[in-house]
Amino acid sequence: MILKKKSVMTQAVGALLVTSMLFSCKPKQAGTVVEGDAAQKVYVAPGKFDELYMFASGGFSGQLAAYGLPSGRLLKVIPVFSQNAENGWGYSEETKPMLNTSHGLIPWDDAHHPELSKTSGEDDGRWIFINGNNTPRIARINLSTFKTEEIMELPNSAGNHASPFCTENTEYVVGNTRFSVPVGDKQDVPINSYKENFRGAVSFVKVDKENGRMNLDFQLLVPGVDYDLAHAGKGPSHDWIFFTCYNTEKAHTLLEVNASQRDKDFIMAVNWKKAAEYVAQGKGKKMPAAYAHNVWDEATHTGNSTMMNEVTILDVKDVPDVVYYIPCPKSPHGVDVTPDGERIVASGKLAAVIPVFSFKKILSAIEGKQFEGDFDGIPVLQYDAVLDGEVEKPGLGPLHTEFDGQGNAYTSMFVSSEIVKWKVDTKEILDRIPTYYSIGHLSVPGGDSKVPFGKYVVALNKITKDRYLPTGPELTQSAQLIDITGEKMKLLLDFPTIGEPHYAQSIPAEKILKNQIKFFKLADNKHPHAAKSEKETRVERKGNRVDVYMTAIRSHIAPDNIEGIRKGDEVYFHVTNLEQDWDVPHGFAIKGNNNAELLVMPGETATLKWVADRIGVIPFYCTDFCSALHQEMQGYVRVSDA
Ligand code: CUK
Ligand code: CUA
Repeated sequence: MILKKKSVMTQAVGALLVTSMLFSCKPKQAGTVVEGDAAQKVYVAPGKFDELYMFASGGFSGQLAAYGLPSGRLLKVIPVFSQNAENGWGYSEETKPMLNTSHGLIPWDDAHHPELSKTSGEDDGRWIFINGNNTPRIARINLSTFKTEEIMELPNSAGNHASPFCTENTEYVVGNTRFSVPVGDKQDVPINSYKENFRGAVSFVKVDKENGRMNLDFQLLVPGVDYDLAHAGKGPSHDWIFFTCYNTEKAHTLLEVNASQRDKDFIMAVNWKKAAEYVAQGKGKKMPAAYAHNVWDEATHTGNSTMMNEVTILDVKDVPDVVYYIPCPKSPHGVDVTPDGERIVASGKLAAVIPVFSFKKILSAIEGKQFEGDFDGIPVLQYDAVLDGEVEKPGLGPLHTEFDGQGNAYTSMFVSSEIVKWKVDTKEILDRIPTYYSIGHLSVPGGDSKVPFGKYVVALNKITKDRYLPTGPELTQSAQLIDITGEKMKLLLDFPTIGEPHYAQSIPAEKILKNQIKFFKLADNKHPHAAKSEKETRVERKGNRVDVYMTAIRSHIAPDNIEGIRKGDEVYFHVTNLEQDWDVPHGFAIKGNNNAELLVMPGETATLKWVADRIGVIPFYCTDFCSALHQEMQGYVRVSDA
């Protein structure tokens, strides 16, 4: 590892900043100042729709939430990686396989980054992807049904944080590991052999243009450091994707705080087009790897989990011209690409400036071999050769940047709790606004795309302190809506969010409204246990397994008296909702079940497994208030002695 020491214009701000990173400060200004017309700007009258959908990750809730903007109204919690009793996600027989992994069923994860699918660099409103951080997974949610349709586990990864970022036409969603880990057959190695044995693996998940189906095309083995975030290029930089890395010291214990010793870490620039070409030429190697691929089947309304056993690995050591490093000041976190694809903005958490790199200069530095050394055999480009400019004195703790399409950038400053607006061309700071408090990500509608919608920036804050009525030791998580239409940013609204909203993306509602599925056609229901009319309802026994083919329609459940069940029987209630209308789900719950309820959409069949654990007459009922006779949707199961 050779890396020339170079005196850099960027310096770490020193111990004071490191300390304040840990305990971020509160802005001095009072946070109650909103513009006089703020209420009007966020007021969405009863019966009116919001202009935008905002999708925010639920962080440690493992879910994704849909809000309306500008009102901040919570519209739906979309279950993804965590079981959700409210609608049976992860409890019903159909949905359990969606949470399957190589470790078995894992009913929880930590979701950080929602990413809308893109066509020509523009959010197209078809799907949204989100990462599971803990047990590395990428999920795809269909925005015509707001349902998680696919979950891909990522092997050779740990802490899937730099994920899931889409290339310009959603050719790939990409995920990279936060923790480098041993890869290959040698798994049982000393932790302090990090330098020799640990590697990073960038997963390239191919996305089918027609149906969104994901497929782990290949993994690119990269040097073992910690990878944090990423963004794909667009336009001129279409073939590239950029990752931030920290801990380039390759420390395996951070207790000695040696991960931030280096003056600069790196942006890793990956030419994914070239990598894919090498794989197509057979330069990759097949390696054994166990990972689950879970797909929702629309015809049967059932999840299927397939255990995969092999992955194609391309080792960066075996191919030239795929990866380059760009030095980047202290512990880079976010990396963002301007709408025109010409510039790359990196945010070093402990850095005193925001460096902006020029894609053109990156290309010519590669061509002219303007290297300042190498890192694990990979060329490190000269900082000055690729720098477009630095934003000076932006504030403390820059994390993430988004764009408004008017040539302005907005950077979140975690430590100084503010958003800084600056001009991409001149790096001049135009405005700043305090956030309450300790902003993490920020989100401009379309703000990471080629065509930002602009209008607002949403601050996704880490600390709430005094903003809401207290709710015990844990306070609600919080977002803030800020108007960016004028020269000065204006605070409009605070609104609570679920879990910890790491990141959010927003999209004009019309792009999603036009594709909404209002109900599923009963005629198309291919569920093997569907009962498509009350005539088809029945009870079938095989040993101690009992299948109940059940229907629900306003205002009865059929059959509603079930006898002949014996203690110890495993009873599968297959409930088909016969309704063919919008917004008429039926629920199903039975006393003493150790699963959740079912919430069955019109035209759909869902299955609840229930073990008859005691003798008696056990009631069941519909849980969703569906009509005036909702309370009448009930029945009994008689359980007799075996
Ligand atoms: S991270 Cu939370 S502030 Cu997981 Cu994208 Cu940057
Ligand atoms: Cu069906 Cu209540």
